[in-house]
Amino acid sequence: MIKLTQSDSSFNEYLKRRPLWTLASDPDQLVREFAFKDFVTAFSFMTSIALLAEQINHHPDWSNVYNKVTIKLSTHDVGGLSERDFELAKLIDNIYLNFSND
Ligand code: H2B
Repeated sequence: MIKLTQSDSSFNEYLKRRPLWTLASDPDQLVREFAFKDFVTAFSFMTSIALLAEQINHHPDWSNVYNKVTIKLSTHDVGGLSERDFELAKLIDNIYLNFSND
């Protein structure tokens, strides 16, 4: 797995394609907050992601408070971001479409 940093053009391309994720540092992480109508919907969203994460063997760091889920993505093996985080972010964005009220 290759660590991507802000000096890589691919890093900035990937970031542009995930406009709802913010970049946190130490280590670099992609962060996004999600809101739902209630706890069960939030937990169902997490369950869908959990099954997918297990399949692709790349797992989110996350927390849940009632109807809110905060997800932080990084690649532990490289101590920052890799292509795999951007791939998982995309999958999560797509799953969210099935759960949000927007
Ligand atoms: N998930 C994430 N987010 N980062 C990793 O580096 C990672 C993972 N590594 N899931 C996988 C599992 C690793 O522990 C196994 C051994 O491949």
